[in-house]
Amino acid sequence: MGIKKVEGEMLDHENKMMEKFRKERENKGNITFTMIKPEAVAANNIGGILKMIEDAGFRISAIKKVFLSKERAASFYEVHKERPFYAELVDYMSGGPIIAAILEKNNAVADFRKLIGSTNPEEAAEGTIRKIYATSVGENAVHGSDSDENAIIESNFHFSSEERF
Ligand code: RTP
Ligand code: MG
Repeated sequence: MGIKKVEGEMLDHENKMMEKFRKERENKGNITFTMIKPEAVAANNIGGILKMIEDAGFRISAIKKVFLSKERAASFYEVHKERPFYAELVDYMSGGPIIAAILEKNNAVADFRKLIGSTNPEEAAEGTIRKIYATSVGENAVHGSDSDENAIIESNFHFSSEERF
């Protein structure tokens, strides 16, 4: 048996074990998906927002800077397509690069929505990410999943299994 073949089999085995391990962790509904939105990226607030996220006890299991095409943004926000702000939202989210990330923690979805605060920064509680970094109800610095089910759908939309650990 050639060395290359043995190495290949070992890598396959390792990849399978890693994926099994990751799925076990994620199966418990312990993940949420976030984006740092274009205006917050443009304002150099990536570091400040990620620090708040890590300080609140979330583990970043996947992260990347990515430019969403209009088509990708439209598809991501398809659930909102009947809402009056849909076109504006799609234009805004495809107007500059974003940071996409998967976050792990117990009770991740609810705890993260608490950390980011209300959609409208004027209503967001003191000390929340939106209170500190959002500029308006539309340009509100961050996205957070609204359910365990959507956290999984949104994470899979942005990341392959080779990009999450
Ligand atoms: P997100 O999904 O981004 O975490 O925000 P959310 O749950 O707090 O708010 P949602 O109702 O899901 O709305 C999605 C995003 O659409 C924009 N929006 N604009 N102009 C408006 O009245 C309005 N309302 C919502 C915001 O960017 C919001 O985060
Ligand atoms: Mg939402």
